[in-house]
Amino acid sequence: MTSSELENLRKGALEELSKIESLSELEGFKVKFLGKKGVITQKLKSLKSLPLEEKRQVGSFLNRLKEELLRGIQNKEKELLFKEEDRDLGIDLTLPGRKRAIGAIHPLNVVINELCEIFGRLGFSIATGPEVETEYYNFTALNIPDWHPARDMQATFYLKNGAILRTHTSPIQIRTMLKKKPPLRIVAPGKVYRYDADVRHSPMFHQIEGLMVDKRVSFADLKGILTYFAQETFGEGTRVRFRPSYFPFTEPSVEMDIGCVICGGKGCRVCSHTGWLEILGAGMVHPEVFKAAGYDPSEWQGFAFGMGIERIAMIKYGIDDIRLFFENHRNFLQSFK
Ligand code: 2NM
Repeated sequence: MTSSELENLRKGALEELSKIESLSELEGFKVKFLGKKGVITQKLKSLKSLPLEEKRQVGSFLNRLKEELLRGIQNKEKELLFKEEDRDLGIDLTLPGRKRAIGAIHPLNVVINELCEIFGRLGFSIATGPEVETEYYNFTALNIPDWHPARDMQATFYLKNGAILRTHTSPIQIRTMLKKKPPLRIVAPGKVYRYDADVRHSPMFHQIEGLMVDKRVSFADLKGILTYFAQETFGEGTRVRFRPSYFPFTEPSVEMDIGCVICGGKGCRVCSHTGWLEILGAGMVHPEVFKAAGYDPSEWQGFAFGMGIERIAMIKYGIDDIRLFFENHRNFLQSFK
């Protein structure tokens, strides 16, 4: 046998092996090449008749090929056994993997993150606090006396143990002032709870409130910072206006409107034909609130503001139904990616 004949024998055998797809075929292959009457076995037997030098060379080639085929047969057998097992289990490893949907940040959290970032640029840090509160932190310390209608059972969730669910995030500001010395700049985002539910109201919604306290903080600081916030949130050209208002915890108090983002101020259904959208309440912190928080109102001044996240998100994204935030339909949530 010439060396090219031997090489052809090897190539042919390996190619045949690579095409085998079942254990019975493999058995046939084994018999054909390595069985008692197999090709390799026969050739090894016929070596005797060859001259010594050729016997050595051909013999060593055939023995290496035998080893190679045995290893190949072993590997093929393992592969086929796995495949058969997968078939028995009903697994097809050639199928592509199942696509997993990747979650999206909830639109309310998108807005919370953005507002925190905007106020962060102005030196405000984030404060948080408990959702189960006492009447003291939620009302009394905020200059809301116990006869005040805001404490009404109609609006506040009272728990059996006398605790309540916070109706705004302002108790966070009180707790933060009691813990930290002024000056102070914080924003307090979080869930709040009020006993009403209809098309416009959810019993749980989100607020962000802010507080800035320093030796000299004026109403001009309030207007400047809130105007900056409005233009960063709704666009540079956004107009703002301040109207007088009333809150027990601020004096004077205002509400801030932005020019209607839908009609540009011409008047439409969304802005009730006023050209303006109310977006937040604010004011200079009431001296009684500073006293309750342990700050001397003759030394410290401050402004505070509060707004509903759902309302900001609805205006920003043109959403017309608050319930969409809580139904968690995939298409709605995925659209804010
Ligand atoms: C508002 C409107 C005006 C407010 C006041 C305070 C505190 F604790 F510093 F006094 N926190 N938040 C505030 C003021 C909230 O929401 C419409």
